[in-house]
Amino acid sequence: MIDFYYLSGSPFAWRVWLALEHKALQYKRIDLSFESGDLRKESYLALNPRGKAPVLVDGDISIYESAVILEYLEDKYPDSGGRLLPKHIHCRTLSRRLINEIDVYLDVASRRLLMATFFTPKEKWDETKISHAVDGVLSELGRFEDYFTKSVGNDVLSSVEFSMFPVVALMLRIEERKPDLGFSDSISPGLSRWFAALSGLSIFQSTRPPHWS
Ligand SMILES: N[C@@H](CCC(=O)N[C@@H](CS)C(=O)NCC(=O)O)C(=O)O
Repeated sequence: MIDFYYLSGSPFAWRVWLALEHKALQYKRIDLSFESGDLRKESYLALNPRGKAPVLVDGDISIYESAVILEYLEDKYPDSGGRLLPKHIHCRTLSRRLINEIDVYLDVASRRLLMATFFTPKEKWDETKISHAVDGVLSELGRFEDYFTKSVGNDVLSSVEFSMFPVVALMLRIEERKPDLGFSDSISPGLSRWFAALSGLSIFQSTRPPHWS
């Protein structure tokens, strides 16, 4: 049985949850609480010395870093459920590049916005800083435009969708708290269609962070 250490609201933990569901694997979800200090407990730091979620333990292997967890699941369970990466080497490489771009560039931009909003008391919100952070996220998302436009309607779900969807959902969640954020009004029609199409799928609905409902 796979043990999946999960933190509700984390886009990285969400991508692993999506991958486990997509591959139709049996697993036990272990919910971590940031407030209770679960990520700083010795037993958890033994699994991930960085004290971050998610972690996946499968028999005698314990893995952290969500992109690597997805690679592991695809390598270890190639014939279970759906594929996480395309078969053709060119498409597979493109997927890996996109996931790397999400983790290296988009993540930095979205964290900037998170820090300026969720992790700053409302009375200290700096509108200029927030507006620059929104621009940064939109500019990064713009780099994926070709992918969004081409992939709508092709019905293929892969690690790219599982990595990107949670980030966009998190940005929209910020906008629920700050309705004048201007994010949803500024995203491209291609991204809007892509996000709407995936939002309608049960896998994205059933894995929505529990504390968001
Ligand atoms: N690169 C890591 C990022 C994981 C990460 O940043 N997780 C955040 C939640 S979104 C976390 O656990 N933060 C807790 C902390 O830093 O104390 C991955 O892909 O797994």
